[in-house]
Amino acid sequence: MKQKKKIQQQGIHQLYAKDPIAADQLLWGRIGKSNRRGFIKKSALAAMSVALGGKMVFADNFPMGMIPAGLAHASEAFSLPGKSSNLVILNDKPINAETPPEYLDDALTPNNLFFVRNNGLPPRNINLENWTLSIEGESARQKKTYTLAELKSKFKHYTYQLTLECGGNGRKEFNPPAKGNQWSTGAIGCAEWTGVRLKDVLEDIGIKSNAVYVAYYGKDTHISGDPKKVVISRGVPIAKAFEEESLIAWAMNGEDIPMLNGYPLRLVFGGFPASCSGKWLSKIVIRNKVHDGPKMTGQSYRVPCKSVAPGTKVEDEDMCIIEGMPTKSLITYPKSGAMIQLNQKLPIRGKAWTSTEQVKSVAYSIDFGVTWQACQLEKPVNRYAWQPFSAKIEFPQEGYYEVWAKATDISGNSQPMLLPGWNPRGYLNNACHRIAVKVQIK
Ligand SMILES: Nc1nc2c(c(=O)[nH]1)N[C@H]1C(S)=C(S)[C@@H](COP(=O)(O)O)O[C@H]1N2
Ligand SMILES: [Mo]
Repeated sequence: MKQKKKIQQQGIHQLYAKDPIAADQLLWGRIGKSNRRGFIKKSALAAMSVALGGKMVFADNFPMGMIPAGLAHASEAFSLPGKSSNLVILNDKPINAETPPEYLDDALTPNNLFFVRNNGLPPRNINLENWTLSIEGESARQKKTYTLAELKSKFKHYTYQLTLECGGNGRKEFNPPAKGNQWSTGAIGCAEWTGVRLKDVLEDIGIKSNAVYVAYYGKDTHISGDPKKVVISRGVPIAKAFEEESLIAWAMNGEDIPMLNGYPLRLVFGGFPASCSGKWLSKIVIRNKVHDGPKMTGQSYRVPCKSVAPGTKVEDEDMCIIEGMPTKSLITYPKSGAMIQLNQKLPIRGKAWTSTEQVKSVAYSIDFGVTWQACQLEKPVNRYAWQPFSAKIEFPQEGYYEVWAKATDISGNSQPMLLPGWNPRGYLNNACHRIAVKVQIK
């Protein structure tokens, strides 16, 4: 697995550029010297055949250290199904891939660029005819199972732009480091989701007055292969479940949800950590207590109830469940490292989002946070939609600069310039995003 991970992170070209012979060995298990022909083992031949879509007939004659032409143009051979090769793959088992900031510049995140955070293995051989969603639990008045067709015909359809961000987005920056996927800035995206309101379905079932939490089960399987082990089962407080924007969705940007993002059905709760938005949704439970499924208890998706010094060990009972994600922003244009002439203005663009009602303002700084200037900011299309911002920046003289962006919501919550409070699992990093800019004189 480790080998495969390396390949996907680097991409085939980078891999061959570095050391073609090592790449050959890593990819196919071929051993030999540069520009010589090398005997290909059966296993290596099988791997190449899969990648090329056919058996390489004269494989033994194929020079060492050469990228097969069939792959040289289609680097997709090693990218994720339904996903752009511009995603950065952090892990391949389970699959975790993030979106570089410059690929979040679209008004809505295209399906093939939307980040993937899997805790287990996606289900295989999905049959839409047989897909069902059952609802039950201590606080459900009845147990009921809907087919996909029933869900779609029985309830009114709604479409919202909803931002999903993994609770661990930005984890990479924490020190001491936290275990888990080392997300940089890209476990975030905003898509237009279509489905039915969770609340309409819950009302159809009838919920008891003692209901506290609504949680999900999905059809993905545990990495261990044990079919009885639940991968992840999280939920939200009943009030969140009853918000108008809380959806059981089957479409993303007007298309089927990509396989890796939960096809054919998922929950979408804008504003909450994306771990609440269950993928491959097959069961919803209405609980009479805070849900206690895998990754809901212990230290998962929790932060110290009171802030702690970096590196502090915190007892489980002193950890609190993350609900609304913090107010945040990202510069999506230009890419960090941009160059500009001194007499030119630099246009910048980005996105800002919050779990409260709205982002009120976004400001930028070119002097490391000493002074701030206002950006133009659009209103959200609906609650939990991200808000595009832009500005045109003038620089006083040539040299190296950083552009920092900072969002503030209507309640005055803003972003820390460096890092927010350290926490054992590395959640909720909403530090200001920054890009490097070089200003030159011709
Ligand atoms: N069934 C299931 N749902 C899941 C997960 C999962 O592994 N299995 N991962 C969760 C986590 S931690 C996140 S951040 C989001 C990621 O959604 P995405 O992969 O569509 O971006 O899905 C959530 N829903
Ligand atoms: Mo997540």
